[in-house]
Amino acid sequence: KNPLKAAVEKAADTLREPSDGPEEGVPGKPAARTPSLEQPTRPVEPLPPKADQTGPAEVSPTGQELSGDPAEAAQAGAHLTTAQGTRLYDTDHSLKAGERGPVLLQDHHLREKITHFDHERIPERVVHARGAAAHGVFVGYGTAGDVSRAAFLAEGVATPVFTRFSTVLGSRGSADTVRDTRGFAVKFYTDEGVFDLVGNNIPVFFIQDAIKFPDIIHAGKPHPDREIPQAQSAHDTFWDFVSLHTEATHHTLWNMSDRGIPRSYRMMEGFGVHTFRLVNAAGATTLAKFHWKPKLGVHSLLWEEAQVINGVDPDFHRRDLADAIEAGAHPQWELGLQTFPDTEDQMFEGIDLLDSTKIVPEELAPVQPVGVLTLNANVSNYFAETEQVAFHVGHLVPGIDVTDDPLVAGRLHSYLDTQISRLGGPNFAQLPINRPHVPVNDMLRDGRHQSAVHRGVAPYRPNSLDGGCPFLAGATEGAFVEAPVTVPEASKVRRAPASYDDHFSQPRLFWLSMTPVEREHIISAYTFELSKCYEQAVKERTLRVLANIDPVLCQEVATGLGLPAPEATVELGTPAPSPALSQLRGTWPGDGRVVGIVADADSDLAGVRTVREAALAAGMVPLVIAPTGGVLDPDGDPVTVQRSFTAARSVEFDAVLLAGVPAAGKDAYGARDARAARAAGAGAVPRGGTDPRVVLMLTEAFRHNKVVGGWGDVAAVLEQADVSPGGPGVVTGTDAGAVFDALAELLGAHRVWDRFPAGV
Ligand code: HDD
Repeated sequence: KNPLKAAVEKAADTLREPSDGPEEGVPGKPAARTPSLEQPTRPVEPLPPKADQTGPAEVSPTGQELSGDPAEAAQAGAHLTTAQGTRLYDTDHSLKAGERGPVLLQDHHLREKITHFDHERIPERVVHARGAAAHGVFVGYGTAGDVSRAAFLAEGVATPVFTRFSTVLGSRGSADTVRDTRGFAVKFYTDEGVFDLVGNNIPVFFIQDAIKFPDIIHAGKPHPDREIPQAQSAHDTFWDFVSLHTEATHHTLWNMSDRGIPRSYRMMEGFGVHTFRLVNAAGATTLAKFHWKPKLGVHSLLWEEAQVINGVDPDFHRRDLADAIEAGAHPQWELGLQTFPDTEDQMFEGIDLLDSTKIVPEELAPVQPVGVLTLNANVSNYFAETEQVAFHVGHLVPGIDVTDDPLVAGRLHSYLDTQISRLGGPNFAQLPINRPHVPVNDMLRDGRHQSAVHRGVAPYRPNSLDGGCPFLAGATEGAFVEAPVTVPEASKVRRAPASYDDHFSQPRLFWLSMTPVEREHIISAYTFELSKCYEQAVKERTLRVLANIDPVLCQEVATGLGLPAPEATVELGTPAPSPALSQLRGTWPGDGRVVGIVADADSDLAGVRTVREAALAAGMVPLVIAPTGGVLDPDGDPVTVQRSFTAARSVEFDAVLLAGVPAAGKDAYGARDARAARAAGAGAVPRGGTDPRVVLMLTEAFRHNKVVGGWGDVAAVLEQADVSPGGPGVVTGTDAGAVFDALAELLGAHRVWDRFPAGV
């Protein structure tokens, strides 16, 4: 007798439960199967559908109770254990043959610990690798009902969201305040499934067709030989590409404007970029562009500030977002829609709505608010949430559909594809941060990192074995039904429509809409970036592009480069400026603004307390800067020092105030501080003079057109820093509270624009 067959039959006898009908499944326990080399005489399948086959398992297949909280599985119990749950008595020493002997291979704890560590990193995002994120809530106003049936837009509906901001070009560890586009991706966990709005802080894109995405990214990323520069567009390959590929002109101009260096993620607009197709309850369609409008206004850094911050605090934006949320200054954005009739030609006022290098000026199609986003909670674990969140343009809900924009078509492929390699398989939707907040009943099975224990035997349709389940829904039961739009009869071609050839009229519109100071920043940015290029041909070609935007822009940049300015090769139009494109000429709340208060033990500490309280009441962040850390007035009413002179730099603050006359005319910063100041590169310290680090802070803050000043006898110190006490944005007086009030009012405009020679 065949011994293998005998063994199998013996095993079958033990496993098979006597039953006349098909086996009943024990919930949470796989039904016993008959191992067999031959077809069984009595089929054990089909199994009847289980009553709870769509619900989450309450017990594991081995009978352990499941709470459903994955964090609990990873961190339960008071004792340190191995990954298998066995308690450990030591995790600091390898198992050795004697104290000085060799480490033993049998040390399974050592091997598990190091092996897990070796695999801790996953590939970073191919673009947008550097990011910061937060949880929040979106509340619909109900104003979008006419155009979209999306349930989360209905009045008062509160939807949990997760928002990730990012830079595009840099690696995961790169600095925050580089000149770059910023990602603005929002995941809505709606009652109808997940909706991802994967946008940027710039409303146009470099390319019109997704097939060129690898080209623009290869050009923008560091040079392949030396892998420099990091997180910068200021290099030859980037400018080589964008000067040859002129459809990138519009996006590049936005990058060179102040939009490329935001003050904070909280102070950026966001744009869905593409035109989307909205569908209402009656099935009528409307074309629309999504806009996020920050309640704090749109504000930027100055280029010098941005560069200094890269060294002083490379995590500036990440820290700013987390600190603001922790302090209760929850950033908010209104979601708005620009809507357009869904006409056959997909044009609006001569603008091609399928061309993602074009905007529709808000003056032509106003942004109508449809809801508000509030970010109110920081992430608990960066890797689990910010790193593992997977956005996808194809995560759509009923009422929001895509158009035939060729840029979005490629994105619909790319996002899903990239998550598979980044997150190691197709089951990334099961990761806690990506899980929909509604029941999921798909027929997707198995694959790497599968953590669901699916029930039933028929993950296919049609089926009879699982009772025909799951059922299909109709549009009235919340199904996503594509809008049945007509596709024009056409031949297959690799071509773009003629309207896509206009690469310069909208860059010109943007340039003409800028205030003088914003134009000056654009000129400096182009001059800086092109000065970093080596190839003369690249610079000359870029100047020819600039000539097609504006002769002044071209001439000024050419002068900076020491090159002749070429003539335009296209006719320069005179479009009506769009004031909505400028960031200036408004006032906004000061929430989360950082006010530095320079003080020492002899300062007016009562005034310091007054300013701190007033700043906190105004939602600002007051930070006391003193010669050393610790507290001032420890025996009285102690004032905690948040920054020492050694660690503080002006770029951290939106405004700087002097509390009385710290360090002026006295030897408060004696030999030790003088040494520290010199070591920090601050130069010679005149004996009895103001600490040069304070002088540097004031000079720099003033140069960056920030509000500076103080109360008491501060004129002499300000003058040492070349700050004219009566000048614009310099607040002085005898009363600390009044000085703060003047500061708060000026901060509403973000900077002291009068101090810029070009003005607004
Ligand atoms: Fe993209 C990430 C925004 C065009 C391919 N993109 C990514 C992120 C944002 C954007 C914000 C980061 C999401 C996150 O925080 O995880 N991308 C845009 C916008 C575009 C755009 C606004 C144009 C309108 N992207 C675009 C094209 C392609 C991609 C044309 C490819 C054909 N994008 C990707 C990607 C990424 C990505 C490779 C990298 C990591 C990821 O998806 O999850 O698939």
